[in-house]
Amino acid sequence: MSSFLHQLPKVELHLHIEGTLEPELMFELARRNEVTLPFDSVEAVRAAYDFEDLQSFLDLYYQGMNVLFTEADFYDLTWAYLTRCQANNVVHTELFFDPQAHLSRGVALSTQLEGITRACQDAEREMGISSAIILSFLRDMTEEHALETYEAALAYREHFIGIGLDSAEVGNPPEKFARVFDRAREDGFHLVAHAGEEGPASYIRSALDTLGVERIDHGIRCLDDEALVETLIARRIPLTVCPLSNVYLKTVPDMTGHPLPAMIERGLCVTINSDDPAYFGGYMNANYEAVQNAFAFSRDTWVLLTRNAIEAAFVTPARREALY
Ligand code: ES4
Ligand code: ZN
Repeated sequence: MSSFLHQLPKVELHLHIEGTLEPELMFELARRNEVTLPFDSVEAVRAAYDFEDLQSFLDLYYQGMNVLFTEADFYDLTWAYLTRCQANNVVHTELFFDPQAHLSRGVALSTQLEGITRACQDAEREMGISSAIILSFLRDMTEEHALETYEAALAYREHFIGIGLDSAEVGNPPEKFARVFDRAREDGFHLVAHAGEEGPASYIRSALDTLGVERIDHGIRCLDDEALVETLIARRIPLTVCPLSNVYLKTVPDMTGHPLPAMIERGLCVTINSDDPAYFGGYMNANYEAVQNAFAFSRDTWVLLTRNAIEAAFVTPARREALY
């Protein structure tokens, strides 16, 4: 079963490129850019990855990305992730990045987007991996800041396919960003948002109703609201679930306590993704394996999860056919 899972072609729809920064590359980029890290060694960095909740992770995640400055840094980060995709048999990936987290450190949008895009283009040509970029706004910043960032990003609109919402969820409900999502919808972008990770089911409802998102990132709290579950099923809204992330951030007690089987049982369009694999114990294969160790799914269930991800991907009809 393990080799079946490793060899299964995969589609990843919930991945923060900054969350793929392995400690080894963090040290290399720190040296290259003459940044001093608050850690002595790669082992000390890994030892610090012991999270209590989403915020305790975010603090280290924003600190980690402080080594990214140049186009080459963003290229190297993204290329390293895409080689992991090849090793995990990920054939299509949609990756988030956090433009505001780099703009606030003085890194231009063009630097960020050109480095990420160039690596994606090289991976398509050299490894046959298709990819797309989703610009994600930090929900703990203001809507004005998100709007300004969105408008600046329109100069590079051919580089990204959609917008999303991430960072500290509780206290920052989706409706705070209604105007940005209205603008992006008018401009023809795909819309997604993190909702129901640490926040309540009502945030998932709000992401659907006030932001008009096409997919929900995480969404594991949806089972708390039966009417919401029925809406998600009827509208076939995909949920990009990240099992190891949920365990590492203690949003579930442990993997055997994860609502994933119940979500699949209800007929929700569930997909499996790695979120921030450098921080949460591994990439797609590690997520598949951890889920399999907990739940011993049948091959049919794995095929269903993979087909859900193909259905949920923001790709052309021709690429979707090729993925099936
Ligand atoms: C994130 Cl796991 C998670 N949740 C919310 N925001 C994020 N940004 C990066 N990883
Ligand atoms: Zn995420």
